[in-house]
Amino acid sequence: MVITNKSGRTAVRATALAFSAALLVAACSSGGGGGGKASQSTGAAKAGSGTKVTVTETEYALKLSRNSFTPGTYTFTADNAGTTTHALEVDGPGVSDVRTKNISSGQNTSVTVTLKKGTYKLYCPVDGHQQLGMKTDVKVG
Ligand SMILES: [Cu+2]
Repeated sequence: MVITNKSGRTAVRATALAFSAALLVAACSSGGGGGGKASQSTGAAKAGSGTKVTVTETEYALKLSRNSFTPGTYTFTADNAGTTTHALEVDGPGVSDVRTKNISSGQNTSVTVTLKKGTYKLYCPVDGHQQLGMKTDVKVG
């Protein structure tokens, strides 16, 4: 296409604008479905409403107050009995990247999730802690 006059140029520019606007809309709608990037994404249930489980966190291990799980809603309280910063994250069927905030030594915080039949991973999402041993599998069923 050869642009020979002012109106022709304007038309091309308008088309390009419309095209990039359409791209923006497409990008937004495809990326926005999963909810916020915030800690409470998929699988988080109403705070504090579940069966209570204490997860004692030390360097570098997790200890759960219960070993047998049936499907249902659980509130995991991470109790930092160690000396450095820890947190708790839960991942598994229907629960993805649900985590507590970071807590310092002596503090505790909780996260409530609904667990289905399956295997869930509980771990400390602080850099390197999972690899050092702060993880455990929870079998529900
Ligand atoms: Cu940790």
